Amino acid sequence: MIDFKPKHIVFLTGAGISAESGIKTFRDSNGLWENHDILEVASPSGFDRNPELVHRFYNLRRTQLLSDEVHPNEAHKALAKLQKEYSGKVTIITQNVDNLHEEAGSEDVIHMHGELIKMRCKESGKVLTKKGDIQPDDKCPCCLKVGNLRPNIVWFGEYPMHMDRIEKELNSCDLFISIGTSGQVYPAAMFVNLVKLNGTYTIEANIEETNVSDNFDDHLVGPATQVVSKLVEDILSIK
Ligand code: BJW
Repeated sequence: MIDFKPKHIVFLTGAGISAESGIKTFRDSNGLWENHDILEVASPSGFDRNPELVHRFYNLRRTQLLSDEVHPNEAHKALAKLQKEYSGKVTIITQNVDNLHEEAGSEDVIHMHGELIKMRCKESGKVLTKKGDIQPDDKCPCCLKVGNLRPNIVWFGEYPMHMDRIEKELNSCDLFISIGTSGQVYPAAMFVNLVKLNGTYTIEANIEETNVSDNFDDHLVGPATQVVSKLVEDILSIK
C-alpha cells in the first residue's frame, strides 16, 4: 500500500463514486445508456438533430440531481475531509457532471466533462448557472436568440474542459487515485499512463476489475463509500 507521505494527491472520479447516492452510472446494466443511443443524447450532431430529446434527457437528470433523494455519500465526504485536513495538496478531477463533491464540501473541483447545473450560449460560449429546465425554444439570456442554449456538458467528439490545468496537476502529483470509472472514455482513461511516466504511484478503487486495471500499481475492490473512507483515514494517519 502507500509507504510514503505523498506531497500531492490527484483523484480522478467517475460515475461509480456517485452510484451510492442514487445516480445511475453509464455503462452498467440498467445504467443511463441502456435506454439511450449514446450518440443521440451525448454528441453535437445528436443535439443538432433533436434538441428536444437532448434537453429532455438533461432536464430529467438535473431534476433528479437537485431533488431531495440525492445527497453526497461517505466517499464524497471523505474526499472533502481529506482536502481540508491533509497537510499536502489534494486535487479532485471529476468526469461527473453532478455537483456532489461540492455539496460534500470539496473546493476547486475540476469538472472535465462539464456540469449539469450550467448552460452555455452556443454563440458566445458564455457559461450561466441554470437550475431549472431548458426548453429548445427558450431565449438565450446572453445573445437573446432562440435555440442557442445548450447544456454545459462535454459530448463525444468535443474537447474536455480545463485540459491545460489537468495536465499540470497530473505532472506534479506523486499519488494518483482513480475512483469508480470504467476507463472506457478518453482522454481520462489514459491519465494513469501519463502519471506513470513520472513514476507516480497509482491506485484504482472500483467494485470490479476494469479494462485499465492492469495499468495501476494497487487496487481497492469494493463500494466507494467503504473503500474511499478507509483509504482517507489511512492517508491521514501517514506520519
Ligand atoms: C463503482 C460503484 C461503486 C459502480 N463504487 N465503483 C476510439 C479510441 C479511443 C478514443 C476514441 C475512439 N473513438 C472516439 C474516441 C474519443 C472519445 C472516447 O473516449 N470514446 C470512447 C467511447 C471510445 N472521447 C471523446 O470524444 C472525448 N473528447 C476527446 O477525446 O477529445 C479529443 C482529445 C484527445 C486527447 C486529449 C484531449 C482531447 C470527450 C468525452 C466526453 C464524455 N462525455 C460523457 C457524457 C457526457 C456527460 C453526461 O451526459 O453525463 O461523460 S460519456 C460518459 O462517460 C460521461 C462520463 O463522464 C464518461 C465516463 O464514464 P464513467 O464515469 O467511467 O462511468 P461508467 O458507467 O463507464 O463506469 C462506472 C464505473 O463505476 C464502473 O467501472 C463500475 O464498476 C464502477 N462502480 N458502482 C465504486 N459503488
